Amino acid sequence: MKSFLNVQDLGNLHTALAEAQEIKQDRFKYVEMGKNKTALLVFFNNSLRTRLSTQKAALNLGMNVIVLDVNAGAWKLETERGVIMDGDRSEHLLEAIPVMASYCDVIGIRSFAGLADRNYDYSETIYNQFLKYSGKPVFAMETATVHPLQAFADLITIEEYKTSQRPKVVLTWAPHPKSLPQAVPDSFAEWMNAADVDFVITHPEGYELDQRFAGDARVEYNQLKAFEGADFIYAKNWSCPGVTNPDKYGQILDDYHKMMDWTVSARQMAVTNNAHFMHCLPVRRGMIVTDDVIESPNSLVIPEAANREISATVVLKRILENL
Ligand code: AN0
Ligand code: CP
Repeated sequence: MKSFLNVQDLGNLHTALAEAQEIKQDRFKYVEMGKNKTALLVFFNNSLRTRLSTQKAALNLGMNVIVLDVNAGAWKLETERGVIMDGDRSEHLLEAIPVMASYCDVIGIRSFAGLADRNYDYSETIYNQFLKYSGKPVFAMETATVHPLQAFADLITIEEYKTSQRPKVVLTWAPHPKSLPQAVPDSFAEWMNAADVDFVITHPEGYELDQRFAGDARVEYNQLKAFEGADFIYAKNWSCPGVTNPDKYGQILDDYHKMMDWTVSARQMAVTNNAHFMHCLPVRRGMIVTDDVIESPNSLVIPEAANREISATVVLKRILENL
């Protein structure tokens, strides 16, 4: 694997899920595989889980790891070609990428959507520059439009906790005070469409996800109706994807104070099939979900986060196999 962005990059999902369980039984089974190989993890944005779980995954495989926080100690990077660099950005990505690549064998990138220019974000400009100019395998640690390590961990978690062959999984929008990217819901939708689940998306009008991720998934604008009989509730806020309203791309469409009935609470969970609650974290309590729901025995947020180590170990192993 030379690039990890989309569900197809992993090939057969059943094989990948079996590999995840194999690694979960023995995290150090492939500890010889990464000997003298170095993973460089480049963060343009904050992270707790991705930073720790991806480092742990690399250590499971016997790799060395270097973490770079671009905004905490590195030179500010220019990403646009053709500009006169007379501002506060001292270095260009076009030099920085091959330099970084010279010190490592694999590169992970966290670079969120800017949420200003839909075309720039949806063409994965930063990630693709790393792919093009590093000459090394590259994997997404949440890029402008996708968070596949999260979606893979979510799928592993659903497989572990499902009690029926084809569970009903509902992705629900929930309110948030700041504009957030669409990467998590994009990937979640993409992966659920590829998995053997009954998948429904619910959100207020105007938050329709891009077709290339939502595919033919059912969209139900009535949240309570969507929740009926659900086995898994996956909550997440996202800003306007600009599908039906391109001028609103990256914005919050209505003041969150008016949207608080979308906060996942016992009221909505009551109509589900005793559903498990999921969220990728970090989560704002009282906005996305109430304390009682996230603290209930049905909440999977901690095992879900723990599975990030497993998804990252599988992905790094696949990359190492093809170095
Ligand atoms: C980010 C997001 O919504 O994409 C990261 C989630 C894993 N969340 C925040 O910035 C709060
Ligand atoms: N879920 C997730 O990716 O968390 P971090 O932003 O803390 O890495």
